[in-house]
Amino acid sequence: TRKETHGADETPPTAVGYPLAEKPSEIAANIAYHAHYTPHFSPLKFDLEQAYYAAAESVRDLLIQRWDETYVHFHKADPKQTYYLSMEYLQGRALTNAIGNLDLVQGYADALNQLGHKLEEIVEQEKDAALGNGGLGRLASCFLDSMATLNLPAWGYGLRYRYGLFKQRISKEGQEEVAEDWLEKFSPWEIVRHDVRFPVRFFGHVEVSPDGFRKWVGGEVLQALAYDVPIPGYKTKNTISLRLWEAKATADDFNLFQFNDGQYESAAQLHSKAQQICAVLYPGDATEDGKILRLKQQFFLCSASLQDIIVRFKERRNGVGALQWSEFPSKVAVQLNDTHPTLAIPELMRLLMDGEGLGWDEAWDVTTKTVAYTNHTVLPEALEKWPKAILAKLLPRHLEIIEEIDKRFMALIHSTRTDMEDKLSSMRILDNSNPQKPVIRMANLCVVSSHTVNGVAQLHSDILKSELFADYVSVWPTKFQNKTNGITPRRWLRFCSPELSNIITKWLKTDEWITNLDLLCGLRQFVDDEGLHEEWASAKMANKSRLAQYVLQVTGVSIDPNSLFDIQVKRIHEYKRQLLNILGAVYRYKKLKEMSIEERKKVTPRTVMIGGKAFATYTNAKRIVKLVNDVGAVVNNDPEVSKYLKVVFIPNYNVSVAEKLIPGSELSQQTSTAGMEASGTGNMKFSLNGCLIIGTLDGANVEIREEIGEENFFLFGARADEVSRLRKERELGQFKPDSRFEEAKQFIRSGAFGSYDYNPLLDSLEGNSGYGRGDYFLVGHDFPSYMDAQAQVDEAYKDKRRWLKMSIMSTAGSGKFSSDRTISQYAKEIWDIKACPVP
Ligand code: NBG
Repeated sequence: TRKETHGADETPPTAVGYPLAEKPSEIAANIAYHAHYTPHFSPLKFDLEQAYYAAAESVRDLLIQRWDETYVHFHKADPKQTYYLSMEYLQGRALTNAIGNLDLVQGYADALNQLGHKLEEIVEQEKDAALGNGGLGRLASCFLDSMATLNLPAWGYGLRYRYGLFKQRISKEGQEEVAEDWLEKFSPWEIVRHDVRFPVRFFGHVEVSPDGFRKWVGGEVLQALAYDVPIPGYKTKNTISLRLWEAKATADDFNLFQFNDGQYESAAQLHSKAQQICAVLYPGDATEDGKILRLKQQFFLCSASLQDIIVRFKERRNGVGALQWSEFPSKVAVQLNDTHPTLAIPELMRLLMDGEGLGWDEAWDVTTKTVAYTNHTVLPEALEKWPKAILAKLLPRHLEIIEEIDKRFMALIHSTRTDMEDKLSSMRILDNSNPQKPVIRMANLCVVSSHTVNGVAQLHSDILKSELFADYVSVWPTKFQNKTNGITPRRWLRFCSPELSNIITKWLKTDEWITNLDLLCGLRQFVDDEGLHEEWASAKMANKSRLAQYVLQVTGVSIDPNSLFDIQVKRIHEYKRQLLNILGAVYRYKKLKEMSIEERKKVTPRTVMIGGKAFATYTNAKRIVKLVNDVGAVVNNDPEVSKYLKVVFIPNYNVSVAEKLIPGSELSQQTSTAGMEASGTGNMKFSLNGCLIIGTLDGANVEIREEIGEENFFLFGARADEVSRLRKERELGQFKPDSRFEEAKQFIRSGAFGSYDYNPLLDSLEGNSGYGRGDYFLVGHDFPSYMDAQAQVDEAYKDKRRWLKMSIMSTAGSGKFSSDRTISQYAKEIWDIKACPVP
């Protein structure tokens, strides 16, 4: 009995006083209130969509209440606070997470029932907030959840992109990108703060006053307007902020005269420039214009956030004696999420010197004690370099400051480390190697200016110290740290797999593992218990069946929940080597075709699922997407083998799709070339959900394997320290490919999966090694050991007991990979901040 209206034809509901509704009837009244008085649709209708918005708004009331209390408390207590600057946040959906953290899932389920709706259906109405590309953005979102849950005084800053990461459609041609209109109707999770606005300048020039003061003037000035997304902690009042900036022009910037004269475009020029800044996440930067826009976005985030931070610092210092800028680093920590917000460094210097009148040394001391930098990649193409000429045009004052930092760094080396002078040209911030086109190396600027630099998994941090930043280590031996990534156990286990969560809670006799994930190791004592095995298997089966439903719905392919669910989901990239996976599946298919019916019956049935987005202009990545789809079309329609093998491309992989896939997974492929994946965080989500990993010794795989035990991990491939030798050998023509590798490639070339020309893709695996060609990513080298590991997987799966044990051991060993652990370490070892719980 679904209610068709929210009561527009009845007596209007009233708000349930103070929005602290926790009983289902009160919650239902609040939902009805919002449907009526915060209308976004015409009345007389209360279907799924209306119910979602009204439910979300009633949750928002609770969040606003808590947000305000947290803000006031932080303001009074005035603790040191961290500001996490990130160009990306991959928040996903908020409703399930919010009511989960507020411990109101049952209340909302019951309330919606009273209103004739089902919670599971309502939550599906929400669009993902996809303001990020992949792991880096999702990490930032997991970090916010942990900061709130740990009651830490910490905030996130980002940009409010009008369109998030593109929507992926799959057609005969392969991937198509469609703009993701996540704000089409509006987001109930953001609160615009009309009183929080800061001017942000671009272009212009530097003026020097007679007394030598420098000032940046002219150019175009836009407004940054704040939107707050409340981030609730799990079972705590603390609710922190993700403050997203939107770019605006003002009425003064609108030329009414021109408009009346019919010059509509030039009349609103600045307005359209403002719109461009936050239009899309990561626009292509191949063209000069694209570059300037990307840099504008980065600066916009940095400038608005730092102005906001400084205002808050001043406000909180008010009445505590004279303003002491030297106290700033004891009140403020700024964390740079990769190099994208590097401009925060010269911007803080500028605000302190030109705005507050500090001298260079004082400003430098404050800045370097405030800022810390996390590196997330060693891939050369992802290490940002900005042409000096562009900076000179867009940010003339910042270029001056950057050049001064560079000059002083050189002076430091000349005066204290003459032994390193020959290293200076590569350590400098300014890269003059092409005098026609000097560039600024953002990572170098970060290393020189930050008090701490960290990598995101032990192996990655070791590589940073021994390779990328080795020379700096000899100058500043204590600057470099490791902070192995983590994931929030709330979203990635408690809420996405209630079945498995309940079993864990039952066997551990406590649900404390949700905030103290190390407790999962308590499952080890039951690893042989048949009672646990039975429950574990039935939870997995329920999740697999749910996943099979979903796959049928989005792809039309029906998959068997009794087959091994083998999943690889992540951005498509050659270094992540989805090619290994698909070549392996092709080989498996070919062998199945060659088998007799009797032989086939002995094969472990598998469903290979691959999903992920390819960057719009990354040709080989797009070819990989198409290949997976083409292989699937043939395999899934082949009546001889489709009982034993299915290959499914999962379209439009995003956070909410991950929440459906991961709980139903049994095998996860983490196959990057060793040394190239900084950490990976998908690996942690799978492992936490009792999924086994077939993977290389790369990124956090190394630590996962250590924690869960090597007997529970299907290892293959070269080690990081062998990679450069292997590439050299390949160049010298010393590589002898495995016959299985040749056979798989040949099968594709023969046209077995259609007439599309896959030769260019397969050719990238041939010949001499070099970046982007000659099998730089060592697919050929690792293929035989990959296939051997896959054979071990098939064997292990036949022994249900053994597989269940390994699955339980995976979950039991995942405690380390909670982002609560990661964030506690940042708080203690980098930020020096302490919990500040709202009483
Ligand atoms: C990515 C790495 C991943 C890592 C995430 C989060 C970038 C630049 N880096 O391996 O590729 O897990 O960052 O640290 O997106």
